[in-house]
Amino acid sequence: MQRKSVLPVGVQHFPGHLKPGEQKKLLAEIRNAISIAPLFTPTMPRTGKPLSVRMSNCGELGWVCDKQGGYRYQKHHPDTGKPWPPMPQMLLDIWQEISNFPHPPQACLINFYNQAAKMGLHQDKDEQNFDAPVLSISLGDSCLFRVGATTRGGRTMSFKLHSGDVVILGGESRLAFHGVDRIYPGTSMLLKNGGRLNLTMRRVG
Ligand code: MD3
Ligand code: FE
Repeated sequence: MQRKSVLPVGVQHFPGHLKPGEQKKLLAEIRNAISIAPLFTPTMPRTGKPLSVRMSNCGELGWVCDKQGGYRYQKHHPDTGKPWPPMPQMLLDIWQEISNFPHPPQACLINFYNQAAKMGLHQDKDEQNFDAPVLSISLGDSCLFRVGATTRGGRTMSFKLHSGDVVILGGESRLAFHGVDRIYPGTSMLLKNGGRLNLTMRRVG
């Protein structure tokens, strides 16, 4: 598998890595996880402004943020107080197949974007160790994803992510600024009411 030469070093895009049947199976696993750990609306530290993306997690740790506590990983759902549901075996298999990292992921953040949702440019640096890559899986409507340099204000480039695409963010790009500029409504039939799910698997500690 080769890296598209136009992407920053350390970013590997695998278009259509999951076939439609695999996407449906994974979606069923994620629906089950969300039935145990419902999507919540995270709020910005200090300001309390809600993010447009709704979130949940599976795996031993989950990423959360809120006005009071800021950005963090924790073992329990912020609303129910219950542990996150286990990581589906299918996700562990995908990580093992393509992450090239010798330990399993500890957290899988589930982001749900409705057609108006977006995510501003940011770095993922709430993990204690950046040796492991981040592995992202897209399901549902396509989006315009943006990735830049490891410093704010550097050059950025955009590419589209479609249902079934897998992206690995590692090496020099692990701390790159990135975000989701927009969702393209009606570009996938996978989610019956539209929108986009993104799953990001990570090592935290
Ligand atoms: C590039 N999610 O949850 S995943 C996030 O599509 C997040 O929901 C986006 O950014 C989404 O933090 C993008 C792809 C991704 C994840 C981590 C990265 C790209 C990255 C880390 C460094 C550079
Ligand atoms: Fe991110």
